[in-house]
Amino acid sequence: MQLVGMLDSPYVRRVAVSLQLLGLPFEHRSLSVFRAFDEFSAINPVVKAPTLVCDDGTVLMDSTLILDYAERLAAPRSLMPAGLAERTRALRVIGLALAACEKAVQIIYERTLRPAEKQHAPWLDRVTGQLLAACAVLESEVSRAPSAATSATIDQAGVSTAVAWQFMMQTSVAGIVRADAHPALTAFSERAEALSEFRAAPHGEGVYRDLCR
Ligand SMILES: N[C@@H](CCC(=O)N[C@@H](CS)C(=O)NCC(=O)O)C(=O)O
Repeated sequence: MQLVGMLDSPYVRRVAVSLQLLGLPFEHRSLSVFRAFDEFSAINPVVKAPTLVCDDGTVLMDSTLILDYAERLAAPRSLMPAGLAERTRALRVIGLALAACEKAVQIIYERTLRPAEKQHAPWLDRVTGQLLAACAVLESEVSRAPSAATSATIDQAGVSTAVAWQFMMQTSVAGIVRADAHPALTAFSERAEALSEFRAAPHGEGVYRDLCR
């Protein structure tokens, strides 16, 4: 199968890391939703990253839906805890990480895609407050119960948290969400980013390479 989209997207990256952890081989096409719009739209006319082209040609989009498919494909291997209490906590943490990504992306798009005179300060203030709230709650969740950070034990909550944090620290959002105010997230991210599955799909413009091949 083919994963389409750039690894500077936290949504693409959480899928790239998760597919490896689930033992599912894939090819990566690092296409930009902006610079390679036409090429991307030939694969998925909606031009959403990530897009997954399944082996039977079905085209999926949205990281959470792609991961749902991947989990089914990899079963009984899974990155989601089976027990209700653990799963509820994982869903809460994933929701916080995805909300942080969404707010960060909204800020980046507002700043980079809209002309300065058309930027709407009340909207930016609202989204910034939501981003900081998501990060504060995520920080308290991670410090209360740090996720495991080995390839054998990290779960989807851990993957999504680490990918979201790295995304924020590697973009202009780092000027809003300060690392020194989030020590638990910073420490967890360092441990997760050292894992081979994260190193094989680093944040940025590069292409995923299977380090084992
Ligand atoms: N909820 C989606 C969000 C995906 C998303 O917004 N991706 C961005 C790239 S980071 C994108 O496709 N942007 C282009 C657009 O929305 O037109 C997911 O989890 O995959």
